[in-house]
Amino acid sequence: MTSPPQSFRDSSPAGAPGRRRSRFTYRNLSQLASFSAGCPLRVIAHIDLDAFYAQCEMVRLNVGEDQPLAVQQWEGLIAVNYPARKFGIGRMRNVQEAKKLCPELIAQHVATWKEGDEKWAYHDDAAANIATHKVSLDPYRLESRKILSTIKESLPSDLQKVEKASIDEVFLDLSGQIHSILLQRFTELAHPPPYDDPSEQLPLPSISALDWGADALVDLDEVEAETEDPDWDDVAMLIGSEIVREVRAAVRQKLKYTCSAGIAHNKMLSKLGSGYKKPNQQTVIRNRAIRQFLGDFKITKIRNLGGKLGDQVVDTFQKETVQDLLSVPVEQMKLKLGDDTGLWVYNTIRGIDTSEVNSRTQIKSMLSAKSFRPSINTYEQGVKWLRIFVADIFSRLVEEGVLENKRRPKTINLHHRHGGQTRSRQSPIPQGKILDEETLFDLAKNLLSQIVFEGRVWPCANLSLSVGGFEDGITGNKGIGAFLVRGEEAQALNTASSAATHSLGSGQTSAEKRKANGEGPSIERFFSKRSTPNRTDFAESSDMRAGHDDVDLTSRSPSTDLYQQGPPAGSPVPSVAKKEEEQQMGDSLYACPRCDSQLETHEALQSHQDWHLAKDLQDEEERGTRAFVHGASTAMPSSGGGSRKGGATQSKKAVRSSKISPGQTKLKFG
Ligand code: DCP
Ligand code: CA
Repeated sequence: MTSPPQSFRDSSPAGAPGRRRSRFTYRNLSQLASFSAGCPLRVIAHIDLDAFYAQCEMVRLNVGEDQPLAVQQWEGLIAVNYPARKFGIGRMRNVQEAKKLCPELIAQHVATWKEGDEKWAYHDDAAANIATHKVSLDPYRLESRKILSTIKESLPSDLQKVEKASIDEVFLDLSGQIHSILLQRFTELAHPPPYDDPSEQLPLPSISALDWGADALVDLDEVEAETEDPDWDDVAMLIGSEIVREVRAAVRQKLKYTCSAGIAHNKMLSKLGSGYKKPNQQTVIRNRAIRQFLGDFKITKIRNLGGKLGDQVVDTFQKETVQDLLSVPVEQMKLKLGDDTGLWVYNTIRGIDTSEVNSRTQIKSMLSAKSFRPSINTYEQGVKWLRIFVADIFSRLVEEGVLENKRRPKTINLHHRHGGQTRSRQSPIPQGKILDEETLFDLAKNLLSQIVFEGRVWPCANLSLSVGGFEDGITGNKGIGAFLVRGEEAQALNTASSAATHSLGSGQTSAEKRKANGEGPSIERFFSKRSTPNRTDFAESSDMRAGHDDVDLTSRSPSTDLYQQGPPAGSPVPSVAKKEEEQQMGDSLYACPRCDSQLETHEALQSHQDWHLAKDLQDEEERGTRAFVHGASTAMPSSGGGSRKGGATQSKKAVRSSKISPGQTKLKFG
């Protein structure tokens, strides 16, 4: 297709005569092809399902489009469809209030796991049985997956970059596809640059105005009035909006869901755009409209400024809107917020955001939890809930490819709350064979037994099971150990390792504990193999938002550069999910059962315990390594020695060096 489509020919008058050449260069054009985050022609879309859970129920129950429907969780509402919103019903209402406002409202309770059941179901009596039911968001996750597949299928497989941002949101980087369409439609762009110089400016587009069809187009202010002919960024944006319209139509046609979208230069702007006009609409924010568009927003509505950092900015500068904050000089921002965060905020409110669309986000952990009202009082009751947590987590693991051994967790944690005290136990998940549900269940029961064994653990107000330390396939040290060491030796290693599982949580003197504690972060970093995140990005944060009693959370971390992702590390990054999780867990300090350290959040406790586990594994590894060194190779550097304080680095080296190349292995054992 080389001739401009209808949208380019049906032009409205363009205004003043244009410049002779584009503002953009041939280099910019090729940056577009490579999805470069710095490309000024880049186009990002954010797609957000309208009233998502409510639409899922409408589709499932085959409810008419105009029928008011809300999704209920216990007595509250967690999603309200647009027909119901017309009656003034929102998430803040409870079911009784909502029904008063709209007697014909369909209030559908979310699916639940019933205590002791092995599968979730839609139970008519769920709302009255908060004590024995746990919410399941599986139905919505399944729909979410279908939507994601449909979106991916409607984009060219070799030119797509899709990031699942939450259960009902995705970001698309449309740059590559737009580049390809541009070259097809505007053959002048396919020519090499004059003098082969990529810094040469492109010719101006061979059109004088664009037809934006049904898109909501953000207006320009007086300064930016439509006085200039469209440049390539406008054309790229228009093509982006055509693509998004098709994607939305595919979702609608195949799955019946409506969604809204924002099309803009970056993630931050596109997200604001998708929420600008709802439902079932898309909004384009052209580069020339950014200032006008952003000015009216409250600071706290901006992506990554919705939490503590946003509050801090508002408090510090006593400014509510982006417009007001524009007057604060960068130096002052840096002074008050720190250099990196200050600069980040300064840029962000000007619409500058170079964060990438991450097509691969890595799972960090999965958590399933329940606050008991009334509390539970026996091990048997606890086990019934563990069965549910395990089934819940396992179904998510299956989605992540655990059965194919694509990704698998390395550790399992159980947190138990009694009075103000949280007890936690953790154990490694045996590697080397495909993980199954029974193994997880046995591990979980084992952890509960360990906690119960301590005594004085009833009544229990909350149980929370999580798995973490995700890795690709079998990459654990033990896996390598088992590979290197054969026969009885391997058997012996296995036994030692499982013994370590059971000994976790005991056997250290307090002096050892204190010292071990001091070494934490570096070992943890090494073992967790996380290249970036100090920060947790809860990809399914919306799962959490209304779950005051039940938690059902998958946390993901983006795989690219931290600075690209949001405020610099150390900024009080908002995470709805994290906040909720903390609320859900209560706000008292979390004590580490192994060394009595007091941690502020459940997440911090988990990290800290990850470190203990890493340390245990490492000790185990060192034992195995020593056996290996002794029996097979004298070339391995010794892992012993060194002060305790420097131990982390020492051990790091030791473990690294234990990763013998396959060639060496063959020489010794082959
Ligand atoms: N959700 C929840 N509790 C909240 C917020 C959201 O359980 N406090 C769930 C239900 C929503 C889903 O997450 O359907 C997506 O959240 P959104 O904020 O995107 O809200 P909706 O999709 O419901 O509505 P909108 O059309 O405004 O996007
Ligand atoms: Ca939504």
